[in-house]
Amino acid sequence: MAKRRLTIQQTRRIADRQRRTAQAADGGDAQGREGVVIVRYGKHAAVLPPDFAPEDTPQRCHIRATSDDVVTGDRVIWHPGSPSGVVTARLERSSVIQRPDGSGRLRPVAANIDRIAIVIAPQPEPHPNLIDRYLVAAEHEGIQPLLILNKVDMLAAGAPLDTLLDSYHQLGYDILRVSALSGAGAEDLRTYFARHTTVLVGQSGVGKSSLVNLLYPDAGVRVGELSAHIAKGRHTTTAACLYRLPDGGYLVDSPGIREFSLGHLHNRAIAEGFVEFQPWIGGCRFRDCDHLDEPGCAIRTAVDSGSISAHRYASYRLIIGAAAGL
Ligand SMILES: Nc1nc2c(ncn2[C@@H]2O[C@H](COP(=O)(O)OP(=O)(O)OP(=O)(O)O)[C@@H](O)[C@H]2O)c(=O)[nH]1
Ligand SMILES: [Mg+2]
Ligand SMILES: [Zn+2]
Repeated sequence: MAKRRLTIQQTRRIADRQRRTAQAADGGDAQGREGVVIVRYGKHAAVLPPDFAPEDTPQRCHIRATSDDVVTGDRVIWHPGSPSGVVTARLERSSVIQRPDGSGRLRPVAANIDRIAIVIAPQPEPHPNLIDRYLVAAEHEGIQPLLILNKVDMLAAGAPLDTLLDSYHQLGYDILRVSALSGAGAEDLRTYFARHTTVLVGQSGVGKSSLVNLLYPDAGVRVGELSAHIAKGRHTTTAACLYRLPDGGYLVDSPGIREFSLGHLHNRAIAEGFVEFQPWIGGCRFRDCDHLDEPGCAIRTAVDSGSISAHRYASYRLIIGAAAGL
């Protein structure tokens, strides 16, 4: 089962309990106060009070070795100081977005996120399998995903991307069509983001940072050029960074990636991350069915009858390391 989504009250209750525990561990030091991590770099973090204003300047803090695992979005106990403050404890997370590093080790990227916005664009060309990987990760964490098609100013009507997006819409995912360049769809984004903490994920060059700038022009986030030869982004954003939007809500801009391994998840969790598989899981002849070539597989029967799309099934096979072919 995918993780249960916590209600806001439950999340708050957990945070309150954690805060008391962390403050006790901190020696009950009256100077310690709660903060939120805006960005992490090396052994330092930029921290602000939880109710910070969009234009507030964060305090640079050294991260004490005992609370080394803090990431963007984490609630922490910190002590202001000059020139550097210090982060002494991390509070419990309601969620964490993780991603494998170069050596395949899973590393947290952002915490306390309640929406994952998967950004795609006509250029660089979207990879449906990468979208599916993000969706599986989001479903597994119990975080609501949505798809944002950016750069609609580059599209002719009835473009092939519509078919792709419609297929995700039919699975129940929300789709927003926007342009950071022309401002089309900005109002929809504002409404969608207003009451949540949303992380923007997706390939380098799709315009994640440009969307932050659209909604919060004073943020002045650096955006990159697409390289003309390969129409790929250049990994302009190098660290996840939290922004408070003037119209409400929080956005985390994250570095673009080309690949997203789900090696840490069991095949069962991956199958459950494909939402349309869920009604059929449990109907297979073998309880440990991987839905590949086992006889009596309910998922394959659903693919054959057209209830599950062959594309998504092929994508599932790729993710669990089997050949995509049927
Ligand atoms: N035509 C068009 N170009 C856009 C739009 N949004 C962003 N771009 C361009 O796309 C390029 C990449 O934008 P970024 O915002 O840096 O992309 P990113 O997703 O943050 O990339 P990384 O930080 O590398 O992950 C820039 O040249 C932007 O000007 C849009 O809506 N329309
Ligand atoms: Mg960026
Ligand atoms: Zn099966």
